[in-house]
Amino acid sequence: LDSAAATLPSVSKSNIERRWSDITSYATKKKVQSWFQLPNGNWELGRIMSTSGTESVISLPDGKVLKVNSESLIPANPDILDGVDDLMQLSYLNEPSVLFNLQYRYNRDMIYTKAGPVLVAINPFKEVSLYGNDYVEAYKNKSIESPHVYAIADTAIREMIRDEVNQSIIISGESGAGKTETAKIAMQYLAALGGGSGIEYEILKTNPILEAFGNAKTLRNDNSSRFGKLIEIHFSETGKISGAKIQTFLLEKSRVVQCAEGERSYHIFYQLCAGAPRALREKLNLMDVDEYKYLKQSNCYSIAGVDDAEQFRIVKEALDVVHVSKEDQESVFAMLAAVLWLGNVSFTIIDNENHVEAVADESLINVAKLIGCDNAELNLALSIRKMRVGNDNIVQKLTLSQAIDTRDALAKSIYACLFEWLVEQINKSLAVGKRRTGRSISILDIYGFESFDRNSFEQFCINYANERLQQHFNRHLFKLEQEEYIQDGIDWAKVDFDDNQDCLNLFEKKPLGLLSLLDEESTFPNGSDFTFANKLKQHLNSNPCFRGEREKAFTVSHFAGEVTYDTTGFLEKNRDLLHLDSIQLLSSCSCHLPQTFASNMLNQSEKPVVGPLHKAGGADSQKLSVATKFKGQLFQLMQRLESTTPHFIRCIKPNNSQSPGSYEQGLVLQQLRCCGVLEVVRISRSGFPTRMSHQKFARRYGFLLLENVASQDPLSVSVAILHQFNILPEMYQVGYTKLFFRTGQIGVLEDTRNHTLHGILRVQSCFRGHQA
Ligand code: AOV
Ligand code: MG
Repeated sequence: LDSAAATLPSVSKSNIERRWSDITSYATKKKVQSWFQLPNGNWELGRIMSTSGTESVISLPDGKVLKVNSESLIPANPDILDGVDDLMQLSYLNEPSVLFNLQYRYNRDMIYTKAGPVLVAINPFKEVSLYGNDYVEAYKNKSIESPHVYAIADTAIREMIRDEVNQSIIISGESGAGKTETAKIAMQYLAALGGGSGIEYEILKTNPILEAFGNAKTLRNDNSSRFGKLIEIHFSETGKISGAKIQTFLLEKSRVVQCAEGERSYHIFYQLCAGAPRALREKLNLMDVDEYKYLKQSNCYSIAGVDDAEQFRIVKEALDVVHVSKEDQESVFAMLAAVLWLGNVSFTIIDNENHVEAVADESLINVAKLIGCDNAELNLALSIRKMRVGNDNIVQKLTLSQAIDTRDALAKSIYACLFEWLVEQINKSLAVGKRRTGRSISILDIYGFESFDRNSFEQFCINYANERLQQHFNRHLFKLEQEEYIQDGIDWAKVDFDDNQDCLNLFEKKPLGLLSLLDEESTFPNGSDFTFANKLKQHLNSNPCFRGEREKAFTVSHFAGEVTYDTTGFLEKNRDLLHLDSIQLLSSCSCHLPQTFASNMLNQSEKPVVGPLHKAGGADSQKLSVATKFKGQLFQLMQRLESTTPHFIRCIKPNNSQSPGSYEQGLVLQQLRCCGVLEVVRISRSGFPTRMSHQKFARRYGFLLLENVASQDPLSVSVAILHQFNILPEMYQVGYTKLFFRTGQIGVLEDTRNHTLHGILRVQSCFRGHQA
């Protein structure tokens, strides 16, 4: 066999499997290196000095010699395999070997590694010189083969054209792992290859805008996405970008009025305050950031290494590029200022029942001026609620806490509407022409899994979204792959993986799942966070993914770890009601943005589903609950992704301090484990990634047969080809309808076919010589 392989042209690469198996046996014979786990959990490479019975003596690099239980030792790969660029090539696929391989590469700024079909990207937390035109060119010409986001984007384009199927690049990983940066790098490559019309420039400029309005500093990430994003980039038949469409998911709007110590609100607020030119400052009566209560509460105004004023200029420029007019830009800034000033509106108590009215100070006057309404009307909207009881209109005065809630709800709504409006403007600018004949590549970048000391409704939604995404990953890399083998009757030892269906059921089951119970409690007039928490404990305690906690808390076992949620505010945030008085106020404003927001809100509230329906009058706007709407969006998203060929990128955060050069083994391992990277590699390695129907195989390679086959049926022809080419039995399997091959096997056939087609007869004669 080996001599046959040697005589065939360019087989070396396709026989990788064989080469590694030689190396394995070499390593086993010599038995020199082994992994040993230190008491702190880290793995060290040791040399086995001697073994007797169940004990081994190993020497560690620092010279220490230890006597250890032989069973605790895990085989290490030979040095020659240090830093391989696909984990599939490791002879020993175990956790320490994978950790070490990734670390070896990471230390050399090789942050990308393949894990079979998945690209693993480890956040460098510093600039690495792996990007830009030269690299784009190199990946385009295939003169570089090392794993890269560019290579993934390149494959996506090629497969889109070759198979005429839409593609998706799905990026996952926990908060701060590098998803958003990775998405931008992928966009860069697509823009470079599909550019020409100028629209690619607009597409790239949407990034600074959406980051300014939708990202914020959290304790996990200085530039954390607080919304989910799917950008669908459209290509014409000739492979040129023809347009794009952005869909966003559930922006965390509570951040506008409330944010934790050490975090910030949305970047744009700080950028505006720092970067607005004098004329604009005066027009909006802007003050410094520390004079606004919404920004002041978290005690954090700046981000190391970020110049907010400069960022403001970049955002304005980007708004120009996506055709947001100067007037509209000014209206946008006025809305931002209005939100900031709203936070400074205060109330005084006017009677002995704790009723209040707003203080008619500078803050109130500025808000009224910025949105274009009367001071008195604004005051009323913030301090009373009009209701209908039977046939009577009654006016209810608000207490201090009700008034503050009303004010904050107005601020949150204005901001969320502004965000949606901006996305709509961007989409208009990027709109694809009516004739949509081409294909698309979608890039998904959502907020990553989060676990803080205190987790609320926002983390609940974010982590639920990640759970859905993980299932998509599992489905494609484990389920579908293995099901195909089994369906076609091939011999296959099933590889187990952590299915997260139980956790998804905990969220989605009706009527006794987290989301249903939340909605149910949200519609009860007397429902409270406390009654909600009790209901969960009552109905879900037997679920293995759920655990009731003391007071109002509960814990969910997510695929990425346990998270304890505090139900405080859950019902309120899920209902997300804005009083009709506030909507009416906005629609009566003289400025066009508040009017637009009001009509959008009224349009969205046609379907009354959740809200305290039994409250007198029911004058509040009724709409789908936040969680239910989000669930619907995620279902739709998954459906859309199902119709594409997925390319997965898994981002890994090497440390929790956002610092370069630090690789915490335990942290990396936990992330590799929870997304099943090792299992993916295991399946790919023992799997048969190339498959072809008997017919196609016989048609494609049948003419290479040197001897006539008695029976001309496709299966017989296929088997004859396999024999002639000496494809080893362990390298393929014959299924009921298809032939399945291990990585690289088909390469020999393809090479021969190409050479033959090109009339290089030398190949054939060489074969004949060998067969003889
Ligand atoms: P995320 O999107 O995964 O978190 P980001 O993409 O915002 O994470 O990455 C966090 C930070 O890591 C960035 O601001 C960069 O400083 C750095 N970083 C990531 N990738 C690279 C890279 N390829 N080169 C250089 N620096 C990088 V969240 O949005 O929080 O889930 O909700
Ligand atoms: Mg992000």
